[in-house]
Amino acid sequence: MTELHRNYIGGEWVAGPSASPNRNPSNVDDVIGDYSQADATQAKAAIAAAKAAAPAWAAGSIQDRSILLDRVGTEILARKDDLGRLLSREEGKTLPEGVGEATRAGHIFKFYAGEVLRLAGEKLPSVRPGIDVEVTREPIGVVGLITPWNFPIAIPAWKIAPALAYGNTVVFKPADLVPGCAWALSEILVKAGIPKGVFNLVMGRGSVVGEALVNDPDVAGISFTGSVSTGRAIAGKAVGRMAKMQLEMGGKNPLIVLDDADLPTAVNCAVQGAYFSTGQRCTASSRLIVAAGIHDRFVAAMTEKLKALKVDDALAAGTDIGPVVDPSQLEQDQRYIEIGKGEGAALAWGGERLKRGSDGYYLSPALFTNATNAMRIAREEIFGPVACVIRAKDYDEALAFANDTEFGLCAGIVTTSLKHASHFKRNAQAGMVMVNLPTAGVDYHVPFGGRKASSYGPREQGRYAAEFFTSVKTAYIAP
Ligand code: UN1
Repeated sequence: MTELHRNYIGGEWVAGPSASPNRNPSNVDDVIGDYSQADATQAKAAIAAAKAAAPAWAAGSIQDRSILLDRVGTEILARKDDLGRLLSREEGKTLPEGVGEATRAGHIFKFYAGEVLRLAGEKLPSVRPGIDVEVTREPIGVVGLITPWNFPIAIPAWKIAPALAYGNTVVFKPADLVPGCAWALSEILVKAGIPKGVFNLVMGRGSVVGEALVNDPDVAGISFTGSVSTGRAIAGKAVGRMAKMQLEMGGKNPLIVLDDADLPTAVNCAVQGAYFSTGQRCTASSRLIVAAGIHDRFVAAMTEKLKALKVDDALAAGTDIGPVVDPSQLEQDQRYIEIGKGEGAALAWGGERLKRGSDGYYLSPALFTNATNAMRIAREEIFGPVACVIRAKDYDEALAFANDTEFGLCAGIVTTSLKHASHFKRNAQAGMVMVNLPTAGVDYHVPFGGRKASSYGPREQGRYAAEFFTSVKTAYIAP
């Protein structure tokens, strides 16, 4: 029996009614620890604690809040190597990716430590003489933060830091697959001196803990990142009780490669965007839309590159791609590879289950060619190291394919043409556009979010996060 990691509710570490082991996807025999599983009663207790703590936290000193967030950021950065290792061990992204993500989480806390002090309002004259108008922002109250497994520390950071910065109290429900980083981050918040009830951790199943958060009238807002189907289910329930919501869901992000592209740049963007972090990013470039004149050279160079990538234990030096996160995701990836073949796409490389020194969920990066934008592999989010190449006649056809999707998170183009880059920037139907850069891997101080079925509600990150985590008040004052 390994150490039991408990939930944190109302200022106490409390065991759940059950616990589950956290396993390493690079090596299923490696158990990282046992983590409590909350039930609905514990979720309720966390919500009640957050509700009780809300007024004092909202009215408290912004200097204290800033100091606390800064302290958390400093601690994360000081421990980035250990946290990165834990992250890679429980999620399966490579160690440099894990350490990079932990670093990002530290920077996010530092950023919001500053933002606490910059929450400005507006003072305007009224249309009625002698009256003043003020527009200010207030915290929304208790927020439920539900985070996915693919960014076990950065996404919790980019929801928790602004939630606290803008004066809300938090009930945090991390993904069931990656409680390790969530627990470590919670411990850092506790050691930094977060007041009792202001921050609560409830690990457990979405169907139990997530459900309790979404349905509770005392939870003013839900910020969720995860699958489209869960996001849609949350939306239905949250709307029923008029809760505020911020949903980040899937993507089927296009990366266009034009004839005039620099080939190494195109390959680099495609490989990073489609396969790094094992392709398990909602920002992944899963549709590579390639103009006819460069198509064959691009496919040849991609295949060469993929052959050279090392798929292995996430913690091993030199690994380029770690394992898939768990058996059900692996099964989904393999199912889509079969679907692609059945639809008539050609598997140019990869898609094979690999054996390595340890028992992990290894899959070689899969590249389909001869795909059309109508195929399921081009329309549905796979969330694995699987991408397809769609040939386009020219820029106009490539843009039409890029926009012909239910999703709209990000969209990329590789080109040396200013004309096409500028046109694409304006006409891509996505929340984020990348030119000569991978679609995945974003900054933390600017808005993150998409359009269409990818996102719902206000943007995350940067100062735009205030949109979700605060409510605007308009005051009229007569002398
Ligand atoms: C990134 O690409 O740097 O779940 C971030 C996801 C996104 C975050 C992507 N919400 O993949």
